[in-house]
Amino acid sequence: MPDCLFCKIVAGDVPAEIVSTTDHTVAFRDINPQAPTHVLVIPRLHAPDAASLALASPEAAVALLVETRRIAMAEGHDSYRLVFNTGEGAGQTVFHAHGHVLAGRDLTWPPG
Ligand code: IU
Repeated sequence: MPDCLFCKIVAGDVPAEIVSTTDHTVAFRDINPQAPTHVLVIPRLHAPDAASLALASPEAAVALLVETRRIAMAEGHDSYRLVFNTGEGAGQTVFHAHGHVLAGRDLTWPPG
């Protein structure tokens, strides 16, 4: 998608602090971190949100989920929060599917 910021990060056209890459995913540090570890894991395939990704490519969606856990563990966290804001009303601002991996502080519930 030409106007999609995260597609540009996948393509390497916009810089990001890359944490990992796989056949299906790219992960990078959020520019506005909400926890000591705040990594965004995105699919290479453009889809507007996580459920749309699962419908378009179950394989990519599973790969994304597995990579979120691998990253949390690699950063030293047994516990982490995985967030998929879906829709403007839920705070989604970038409409390319992404999982927020948040860890490294006490994560309270319910979320704000
Ligand atoms: P959201 O769930 O769509 O609100 O998450 C988008 C995230 O993308 C948000 O946490 C931003 O800080 C983050 N982000 C980024 O890491 N780099 C960018 O260039 C932009 C947003 I724009």
